[in-house]
Amino acid sequence: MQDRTTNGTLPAILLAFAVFHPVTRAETNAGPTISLKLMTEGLGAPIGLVPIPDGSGRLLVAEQAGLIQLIDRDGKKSAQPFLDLREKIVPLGKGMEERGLLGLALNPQFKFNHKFYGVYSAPLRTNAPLQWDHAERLSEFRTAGADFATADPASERVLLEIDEPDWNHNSGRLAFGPDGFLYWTVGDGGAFNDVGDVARGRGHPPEGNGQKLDTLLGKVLRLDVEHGTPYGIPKDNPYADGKRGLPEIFAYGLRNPWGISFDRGGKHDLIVVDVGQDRWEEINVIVNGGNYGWRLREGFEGFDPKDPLHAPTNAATVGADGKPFVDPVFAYKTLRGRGTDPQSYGVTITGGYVYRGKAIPALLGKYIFADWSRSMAIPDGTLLVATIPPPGSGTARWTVQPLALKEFPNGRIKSFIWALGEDDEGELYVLANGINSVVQTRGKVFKLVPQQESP
Ligand SMILES: [Ca+2]
Repeated sequence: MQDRTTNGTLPAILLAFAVFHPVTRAETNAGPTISLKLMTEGLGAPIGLVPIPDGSGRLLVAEQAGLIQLIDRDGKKSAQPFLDLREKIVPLGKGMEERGLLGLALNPQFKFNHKFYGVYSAPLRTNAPLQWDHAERLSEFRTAGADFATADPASERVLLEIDEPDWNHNSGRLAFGPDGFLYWTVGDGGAFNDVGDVARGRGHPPEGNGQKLDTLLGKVLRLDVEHGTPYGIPKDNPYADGKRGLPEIFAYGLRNPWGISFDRGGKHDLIVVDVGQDRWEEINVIVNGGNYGWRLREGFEGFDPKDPLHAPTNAATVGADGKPFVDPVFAYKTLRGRGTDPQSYGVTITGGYVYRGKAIPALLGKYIFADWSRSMAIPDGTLLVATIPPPGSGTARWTVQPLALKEFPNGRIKSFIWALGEDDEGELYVLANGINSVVQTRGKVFKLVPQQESP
């Protein structure tokens, strides 16, 4: 559902990518042994799924239009939503829409303190520039009781708001790290090329928001929600003293990160995918203080906002502080309406999780993610699996292929893939939508399960 902002296309661009590692559509992992099990349907566009950590197997499913639903371990939706934020969210369009409820995360001590966090698109603040669009709001909430069946809407505590110049590129994804801090991805403010309409002061400085350290746009933020008012700054945030950049910043140079997760095993990598402009979709492993390039770079190449379809030959290799950019671990070509380009999986990347569950041993340690769709209008998302090279193997780049499913051997599940989710056992869920709209109820939750043996 993320970037619908295109710059138009040119067939000639295809020639520029001859060096890209070829991917054939039929190339899938051998022997589909994985099925999609339908858990729930009739949902709004589902942007997030988190487990209630009390052994009940219940899951919270956040819908972009603002409802948070509670489903039981069999997928049955409770009669009353867990929380309804619709009245707090700006009016949403019937078609393409990047605003709404965008992130949901439970406090690591949720079972004891009943606290959780949401990011949503709130009305423009009175002190924001008049022509800007809305405010991205991070709030803390509490449940209404210890049964965790509903939340208390009156418990809202606003932690931070960010003025947004445009309707798109909000990101707004949330995850707690193993360090107990809350990580929040924020998009570059929107329009396209991180430029906006500068003549009208549309909220993009000359160097772009991604590279600018006095704005929270285009960043990964890290907050300590347990200390401070309304929050604290972790001591080792790269600009914690506020002298060279805003103290909330953890990493920067992101465009529209639609997916954040920590590997619950291995080195607990922080994995953030970044939706590209016109050429590349990225998977990034985020490190403290890292500069991920946007809008000086996209994928493994330079980026020129005046000519976004062609990599400049004199691209910068270091940021304004002289430090090299951090490359993605994987990038694939953005389809952007170019028909059936075999080197692309689709138009926009959807982040996922490193599989650490028990049910599907073949996926252990692999990163399961997706492309949203091969078309803005037709539901044609592809599930993908990345193999992560072992530490010390001398390569940082991941290899990717479609996730072969019993029902869909090429990984294309005939839905828009809005997001993925992970439960307490490390099993994974696919949050799908049947239409490119957040105001209808064609959302579904599928679970990835081992293929049943034939009788
Ligand atoms: Ca990048």
